Amino acid sequence: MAGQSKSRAGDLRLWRNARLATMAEGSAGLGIVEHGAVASRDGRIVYAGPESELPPTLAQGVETIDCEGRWITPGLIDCHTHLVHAGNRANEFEMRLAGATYEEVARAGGGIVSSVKSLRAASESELVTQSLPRLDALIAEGVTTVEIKSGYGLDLENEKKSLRAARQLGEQRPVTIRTTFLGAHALPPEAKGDKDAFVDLVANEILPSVAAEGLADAVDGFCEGIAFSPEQMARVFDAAKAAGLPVKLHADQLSNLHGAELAARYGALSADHLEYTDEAGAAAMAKAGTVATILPGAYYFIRETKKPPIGLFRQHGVRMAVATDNNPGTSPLTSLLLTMNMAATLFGLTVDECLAGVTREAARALGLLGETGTLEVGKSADLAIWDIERPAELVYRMGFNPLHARIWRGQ
Ligand code: DI6
Ligand code: FE
Repeated sequence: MAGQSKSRAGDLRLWRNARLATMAEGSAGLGIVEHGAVASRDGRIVYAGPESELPPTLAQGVETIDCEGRWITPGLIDCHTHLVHAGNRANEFEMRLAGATYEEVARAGGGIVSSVKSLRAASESELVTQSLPRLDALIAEGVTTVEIKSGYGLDLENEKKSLRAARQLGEQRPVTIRTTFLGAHALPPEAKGDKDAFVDLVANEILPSVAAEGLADAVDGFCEGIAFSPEQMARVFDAAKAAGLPVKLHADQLSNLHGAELAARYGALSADHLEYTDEAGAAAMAKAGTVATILPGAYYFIRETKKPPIGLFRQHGVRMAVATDNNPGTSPLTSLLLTMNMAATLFGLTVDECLAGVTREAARALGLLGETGTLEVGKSADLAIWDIERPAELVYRMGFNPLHARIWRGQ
């Protein structure tokens, strides 16, 4: 918490002459306040609302920033990434462009296993060095919180190395990092095809050890024909519960194994991807309060044609988050702004849904809604200040970054 320890008692800041999209729950649309102001003390929001109603005590003798009519949103949140990885798979991309199938790529030593090889060969500090430019790309677009998964180590030492590298990224940059243990991501070569034995290793040995060292804030898994079955994932989730960690799931990405229902049954924070989720899955998620995390980058990059059932999510009142899924195989994407454009263009999300998806709902998907994701009193002063005329511009542009300033914990 480097940023917070730096602030002194009574460290008061005021951003005035701004237009706010507070994203507050219950307010209509984006929670817009024209002629707004935000004040922070010791890194926490102490006021967000009309400048005319600012308490006089918050207006006197404080460091004041004139926003000159710019828009302020909550700092953006990327709630699903595999940002800590080594090397890249541009060679596989070229092979696929030349017509190779995924199986041919895998037989030539590609796929997740090639990223596992690269990660195991990299030291912790090499991992940090390689991952920092990706994190910096997100930060440059106003991102103040990033979730980072393990899942390319797939043994005790290398999973811990990934999670420690992720924690280190949060010490090297002014950003909140949440780590997720994704041991059940793929089968490593040394498991020799025995998925059940590997799941036992993940659930009974790796997970408890990772949890005991406080390296993970949540537990995730890949529930898919090419990965792990719902029964196998349930064993990992039982171990997560025993360790006191919340769960989330890569669910129904390539087929419908009813991963959404499994996630809901375990009260998961989120179920992610969801291209093949059906109405029963959407209904179960709504009932459990499980957020649907939409990942248009992976859909685009693997040229998937089945879209997630956005209409069903709306109908059942499932909350939707939007994230990059940054990873070397299916989504080498480091722009949350472009991700919003994809969510709107490819899946038909509205501007309001996109912006909520990278702020309030992304915070909910990380169990951080009490801490960040909206401009409300008591939360961390995580702000993004934009050179735009209307919020829709954040979703509309492709490859243009209108960020004016980014504030993390009041700094
Ligand atoms: N789903 C995905 O799309 C990525 N992981 C997952 O569970 C793929 C990761 C990779 O190919 O490296
Ligand atoms: Fe993913």
